[in-house]
Amino acid sequence: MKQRHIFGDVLALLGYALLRRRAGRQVTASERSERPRLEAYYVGVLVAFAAFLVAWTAWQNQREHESAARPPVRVDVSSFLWCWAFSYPQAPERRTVSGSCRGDDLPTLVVPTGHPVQLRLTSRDVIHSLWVPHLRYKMDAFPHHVNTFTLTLDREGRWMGKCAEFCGQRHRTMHFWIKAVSPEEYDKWLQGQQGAAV
Ligand SMILES: [Cu+2]
Repeated sequence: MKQRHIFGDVLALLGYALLRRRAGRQVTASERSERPRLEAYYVGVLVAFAAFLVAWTAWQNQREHESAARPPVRVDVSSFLWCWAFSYPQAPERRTVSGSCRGDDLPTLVVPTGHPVQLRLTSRDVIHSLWVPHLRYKMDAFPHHVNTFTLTLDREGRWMGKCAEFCGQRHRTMHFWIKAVSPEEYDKWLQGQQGAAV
């Protein structure tokens, strides 16, 4: 749409210039052969613009490579009657976070901000569904099957997740936390140095 707009404007301008500057109107060309200051100004603007484009491209390339260099974060999510387990295969000793989902004993799914996190979701018994209402993420968890989805959280925070598939007696308390922390804090947590959870 925008391109068409600009194209139309350019055509209109061209038509106007062609009609307006007819020979019959006695418009004479400038006698001056040089305008060094104006030319220097043009050159300066063009050089600055070219330098900006090169620098910008290099910077964006650099950023792209940095995030590509980091392996995607993987979390194996296991649902069961009536709670969740989050397992980190990339941790030194495959770290698993779980709980009972009784009272305040809710497990926390910790993820780094700004990086795609691949969740591999399955169930140990019946069908459950992982749901984070605030983030609008929902995915069913089936036994003997792995559902995969990727989420990227851009800001730090903590949100409540629930089970969205009625699964029996304690279905309504089958909650968990999802917590997004800075990549540095996530790394520390993954190494087991710090309890970013809770
Ligand atoms: Cu459930």
